[in-house]
Amino acid sequence: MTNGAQALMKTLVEAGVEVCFTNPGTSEMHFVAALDSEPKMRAVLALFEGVATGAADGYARMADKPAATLLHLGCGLGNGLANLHNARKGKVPVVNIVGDHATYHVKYDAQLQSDIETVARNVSPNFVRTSQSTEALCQDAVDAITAARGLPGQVATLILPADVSWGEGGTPCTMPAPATPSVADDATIQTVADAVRTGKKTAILLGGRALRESSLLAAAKLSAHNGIKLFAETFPTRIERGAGLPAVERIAYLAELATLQLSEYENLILVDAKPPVSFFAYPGKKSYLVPQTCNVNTLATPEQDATASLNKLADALGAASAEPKLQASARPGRPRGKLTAEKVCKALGHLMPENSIIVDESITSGLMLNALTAGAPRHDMLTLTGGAIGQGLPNSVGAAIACPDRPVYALIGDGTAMYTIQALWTMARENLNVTTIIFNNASYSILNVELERVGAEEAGAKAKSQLDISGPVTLYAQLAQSMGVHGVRVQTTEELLKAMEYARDMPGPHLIEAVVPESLNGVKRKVLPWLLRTLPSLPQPLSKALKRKIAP
Ligand SMILES: Cc1ncc(C[n+]2csc(CCOP(=O)(O)OP(=O)(O)O)c2C)c(N)n1
Ligand SMILES: [Mg+2]
Repeated sequence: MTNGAQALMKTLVEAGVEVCFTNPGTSEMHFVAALDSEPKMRAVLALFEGVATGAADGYARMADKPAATLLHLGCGLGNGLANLHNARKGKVPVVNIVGDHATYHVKYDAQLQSDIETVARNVSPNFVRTSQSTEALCQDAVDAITAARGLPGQVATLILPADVSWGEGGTPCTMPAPATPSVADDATIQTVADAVRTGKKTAILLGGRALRESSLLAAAKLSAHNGIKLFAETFPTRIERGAGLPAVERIAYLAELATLQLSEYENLILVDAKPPVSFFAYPGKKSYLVPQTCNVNTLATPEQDATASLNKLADALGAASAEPKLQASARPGRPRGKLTAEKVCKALGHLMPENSIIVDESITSGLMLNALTAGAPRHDMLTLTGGAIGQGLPNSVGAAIACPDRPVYALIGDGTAMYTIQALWTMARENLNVTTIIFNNASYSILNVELERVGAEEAGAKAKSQLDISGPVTLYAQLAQSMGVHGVRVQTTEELLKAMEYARDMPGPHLIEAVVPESLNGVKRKVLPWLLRTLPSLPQPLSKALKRKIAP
């Protein structure tokens, strides 16, 4: 006889869900035991649920199919919530399997009893289901995977009571064929094409899956033929970039800079993207960043086929055979002199091999990252889609499992590193090709910037100490060593380059702790809020030049 868990395992694997990031407990034991019944399922243990969920997110971004997580009741799911939030915002498919007490045990309100569905709904609003019987379980799983792989991708949560898992009589189910996304209809093409033909200044904002090569090439034809500017959303789920691909300018994180970027456009065309809004609200400042006079049209929603819609627009505008402009190959030179965060980014641009995956959670230390890697060999970049920090290390675990032949670079702020530092242990255990670079600036630097930007002027010592992580001193290289990852602490540019070259040439996980000053420190931090306030009153060439200096 096949029990529920064994049938579930078969159903998952046959649906292409071949990796499960786990942090199990007693209620999941039959699922754990069933792992050995299914050789095609890879199980990867994480020591904290936020690592498991962030790894599932990173995996799906690179594999283009969901992984499963295995989480322990409401509390385990709750621990994994922040990275599921990031997956939801990035439209990334994830299938959560959350163990629960046996159905008859619920009424006793035992210690771990909680309302799992309510926890789940925040991150998987469209699919939360508690499986009611062993017979129904595999169809429930198929429905969960279908929801996760839906148009667009999303987080789906299947709650698995222990008796449903251990019950006999499970029957594996097969998946229906995936739905085919629609293409922008003729009326939409007509409207958007007419808007472009007015000759008004037009930009296309690409997000979600539209930042992959095929969509970028289609958009670049429109750019070449119709003089349309290409923007990428602020925090791409996955952007393909580097030499040989069309370059797109990302909308800035700082609302004042984003406003400047958008200020001259009269037409904005959305492709799998929302109109840009400010990351936070600030007293007296705008939330919605598109100029009032700008006409906004959606060419393709996240449910639709972005590439086909862009190509259809290109046909309508006679741009189909235009030559897209491609980024030339241009690595920065070997950095020298005092070690700074900018030089770490420069070293990466100088050294990174073709086909690297950059996971960027460098916060203020990565201000120059885009510019310094723009002409590097072709690579993918994954970013902090939902703003919930602690995403980068787990995402790197998942990306490395999805793409074992590609080097992964995790660029991580020292503050963010401590949220999900246990990911290093999984990197060591699975011997993943991840080079983690921790920017040790001994600060929650961004929060010090934000403190001044929100105008909380009367901040005193107690307030400032909440943003200060300088003591006790955290030694990240030693943390790495303690979890089985080769770790070095570097204080000079030469040491950094040596460590990066070593990591590049030696397979397996590495951690380089780069001791750097804050990118926005002292005078720069003081001047920034004033500068941002002044930008709108400056002549555009000057304000644009300043934008390139602050956040190229
Ligand atoms: C889950 C979550 N908790 C807290 C925050 C608030 N937060 C944003 S950035 C940050 C600190 C980042 O520090 P670090 O990684 O050292 O980067 P730096 O600012 O120094 O460049 C914090 C606590 C958040 N965004 N998400
Ligand atoms: Mg920091």
